Amino acid sequence: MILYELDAINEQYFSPYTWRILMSLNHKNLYKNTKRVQVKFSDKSLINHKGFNTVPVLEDKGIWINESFEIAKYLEQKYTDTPSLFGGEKSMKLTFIINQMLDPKILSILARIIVADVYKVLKPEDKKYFRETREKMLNKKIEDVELESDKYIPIFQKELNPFRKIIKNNDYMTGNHPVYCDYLLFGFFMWARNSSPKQILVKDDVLWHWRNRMLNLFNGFAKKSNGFEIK
Ligand SMILES: N[C@@H](CCC(=O)N[C@@H](CS)C(=O)NCC(=O)O)C(=O)O
Repeated sequence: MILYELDAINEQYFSPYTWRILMSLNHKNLYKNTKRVQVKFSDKSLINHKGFNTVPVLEDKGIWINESFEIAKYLEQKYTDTPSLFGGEKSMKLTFIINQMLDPKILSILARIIVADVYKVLKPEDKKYFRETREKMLNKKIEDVELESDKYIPIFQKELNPFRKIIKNNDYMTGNHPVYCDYLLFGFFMWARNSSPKQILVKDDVLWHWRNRMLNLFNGFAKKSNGFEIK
């Protein structure tokens, strides 16, 4: 299996959507059979010959899939003898709804906090494309977004209140074991951890503890990745 992800300096691979799949592959004991290949913002030839413009992309025995949720669904349906990511068809559909609601909201808030840090961990050849596309998306210069980044940290924290309520009585979103819904949210935290020194959660917040549990899953798989220290 090949997983295409975004490149970064110092192997600080930060793509939030790819992190969902990295965790899912570990969950389903498939990571050991996976080769990770880095794609550049400035050169997507490895994936765009299949019509894809974003990562993650998964290639499995001649089958190519993109869109993180589609990849998770594929893994779930193809590898049925490994631990389930969703716990059934209905949960999968409900998780998709959460996915659709979560992504635009969290992306736009977190981008306003870390975009300047992400810019710093890009390979030099990717900076021009990233600046052009992200400044268009945010309607501001990266440096001006950074000036206001502190303002968005409490907004980000407040946005996570529903998850805080869920996690309060559980180790993970649905009980004692992580499921894809945990990886959905966790991907965003890995985006921040691997690109930015900013601390986006307050120590001892229930989500801070949840994030620690997530970092420690699969023998500390996420924790061992190159990023910044979480305090
Ligand atoms: N909905 C997609 C989003 C994927 C996405 O936006 N990936 C980003 C990296 S985190 C990307 O590849 N961007 C390429 C670009 O902006 O040109 C998914 O869930 O896979």
